[in-house]
Amino acid sequence: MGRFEELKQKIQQKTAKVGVIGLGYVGLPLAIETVKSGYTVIGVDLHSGKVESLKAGISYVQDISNETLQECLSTNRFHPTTDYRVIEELDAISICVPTPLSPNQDPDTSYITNVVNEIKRYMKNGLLITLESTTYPGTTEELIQREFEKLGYRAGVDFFLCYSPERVDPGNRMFSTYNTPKIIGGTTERCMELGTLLYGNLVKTVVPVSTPKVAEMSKLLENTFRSVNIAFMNEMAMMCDRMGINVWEVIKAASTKPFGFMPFYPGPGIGGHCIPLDPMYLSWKAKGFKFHSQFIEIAQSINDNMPDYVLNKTGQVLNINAKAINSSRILILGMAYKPDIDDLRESPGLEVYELFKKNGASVDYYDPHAQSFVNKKGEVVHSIANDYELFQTYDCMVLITNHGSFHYQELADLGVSIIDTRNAFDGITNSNVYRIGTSVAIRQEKEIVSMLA
Ligand code: SAJ
Repeated sequence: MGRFEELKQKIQQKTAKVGVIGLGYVGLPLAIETVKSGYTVIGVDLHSGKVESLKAGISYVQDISNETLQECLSTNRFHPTTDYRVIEELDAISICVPTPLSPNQDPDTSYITNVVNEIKRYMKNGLLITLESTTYPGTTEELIQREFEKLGYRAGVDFFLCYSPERVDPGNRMFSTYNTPKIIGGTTERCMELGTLLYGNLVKTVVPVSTPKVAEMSKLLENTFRSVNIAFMNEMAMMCDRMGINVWEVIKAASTKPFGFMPFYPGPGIGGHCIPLDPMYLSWKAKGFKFHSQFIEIAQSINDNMPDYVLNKTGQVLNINAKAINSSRILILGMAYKPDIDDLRESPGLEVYELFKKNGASVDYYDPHAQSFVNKKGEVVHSIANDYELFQTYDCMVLITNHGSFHYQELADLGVSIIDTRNAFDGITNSNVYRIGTSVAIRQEKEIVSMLA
């Protein structure tokens, strides 16, 4: 029996041993689904603290409860480890490691390369290898297929190779790893057959595509689509501000169109581990083909400019009370990159914080989820307490993250000037609340006119 038939039988009979490399917000949920579907799973992570926590039944991933983890451990089919030597006993591996950007905004695929080197070192039998990390089209072929073919392994014969982009949305209560359709592209027909066979046992819907490149590109399209549309809304916000039109009302009205429109919303910029990074992977690769994506570059520029716009808006609002950013006390409400999570990665609030500091303000923040961060000076900055009396001592408050736990009417009633970057105070008419994407100057004129009337 050839390796293909052997692997196919093991996957069908669920006797295959599956490895998941990288046990973060993508890898751990995937490992859990794989255990739940009946396979024995060996989870490999470099971070011994994570491995020890998992062994102790303590989950560090918000979408995986301790109970779910403990149920998987009790099956005796989930084995977290830091030891790559386990690869010797595996039949399949899913690679779920980070793909960050380097300091000069180029793709950093070192995590993938390190894993590939470990697999080359310990692989005994031909494995089914599936890369899940978000990356540029061509990665699976260039960083994995070619590396194994240099050792004499033939894709589709001696080993099997697929790409299947992760679509994990941390905190999303409606869509999980199991019920989010999973795109998968195989290097050869046989690779695809084994990949769809395995993933078809793990998730509800598998979406086969013709090649790994199509699968790689589809993920980048999904997230670049978001970045470009968010950037467009950010530009509309600055345009409406200049024209004295309320962008939030405009978007709300446009959203009544039952077809042909999809709302996105302005904000203080974009954060997270996907949207700010993924388009840069695509534009970097496209440049190698002498193709310069104008949309991606412009979107990145507009989104990156939003913290400056928030600084300018805050200056306008402080100016109403004859104050300047310099020497003002500013409180940032919400620092996480999106509501109701504690993730600070690439959060635009961090940039807004630094800009206020650079312009001479005294800045604090309150976030019920994100307890602290390290600022550019290397200082640990802690969230202040949720203390309304303390909030009232600030010259203004800037709402960066519209957490569900904030009491917006109570905050508005404190009487402190508020710059709302998310329309979180929607429907609240307190005159001390100002929104990005609307004009301060024109409103001020109206207030002066009404005062004089
Ligand atoms: N943002 C806006 N305006 C919007 C939407 C988002 O300013 O209209 C900002 C958010 O505040 C955040 C950033 O953009 O700072 C990214 O937000 P996001 O909603 O895209 O959330 P992410 O970064 O967690 O994106 C993930 C992605 N999931 C994967 O890559 C697997 C993305 O594809 C999902 O569409 C997104 O979650 C989601 O829908 O929640």
